[in-house]
Amino acid sequence: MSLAWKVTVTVILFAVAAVAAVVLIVNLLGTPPTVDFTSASSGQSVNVTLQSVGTYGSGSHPTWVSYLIESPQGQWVHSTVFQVPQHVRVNVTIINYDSGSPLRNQQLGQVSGTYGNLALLNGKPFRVIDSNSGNGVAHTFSIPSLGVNVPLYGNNSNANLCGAAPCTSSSPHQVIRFSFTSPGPGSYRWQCFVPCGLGFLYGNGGPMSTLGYMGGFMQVAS
Ligand SMILES: [Cu+2]
Repeated sequence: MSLAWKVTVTVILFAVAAVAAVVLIVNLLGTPPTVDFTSASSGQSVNVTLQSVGTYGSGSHPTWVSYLIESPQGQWVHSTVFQVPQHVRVNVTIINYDSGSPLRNQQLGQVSGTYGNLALLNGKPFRVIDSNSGNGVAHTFSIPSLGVNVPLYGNNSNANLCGAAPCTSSSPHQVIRFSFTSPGPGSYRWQCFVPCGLGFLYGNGGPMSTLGYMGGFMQVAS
């Protein structure tokens, strides 16, 4: 092998290693984008719409369950990080496209921390979902530091459920709505508490422990 070849091969190997390192670092550090609702707020309230899907359907983890956020411009964003103004009424709509199951902890079937301690399921007020009947609970939307917990009623698992996000209303879905008041400025962790990470230890790995899938942050702007 000539010296020129050795140099060329060495340079190529270094380049490949450098690209691999960058990809790895971006993946490890990569946080999902923040969907900003501060300019969409009326000053009194802000509307935030999410969807929950049984399988994201594409990207690096196509089989994972996930939340998505609808931007104020109406685009579905694969993220769980959103920003709202402080001290306004946050009206949340979650369109759930996933199936459900009985809860291990019935406490998570109770609505708390919302206006009136209730939520609407397809327009009907409820305070609790008995996950041992009907379609069970698919996920929860919970902000532990604010005491917010809302169970999301599941779809019939025998139905032809949406398998690739963003899902549309042509697929079976449940619409859950509730409101709470945003607190002062800060970063508030929110997540699902149903161990829905299928195939991971106790269901709590994978999407349950990865930003952008089953948990994220509500940023409250100052
Ligand atoms: Cu979940």
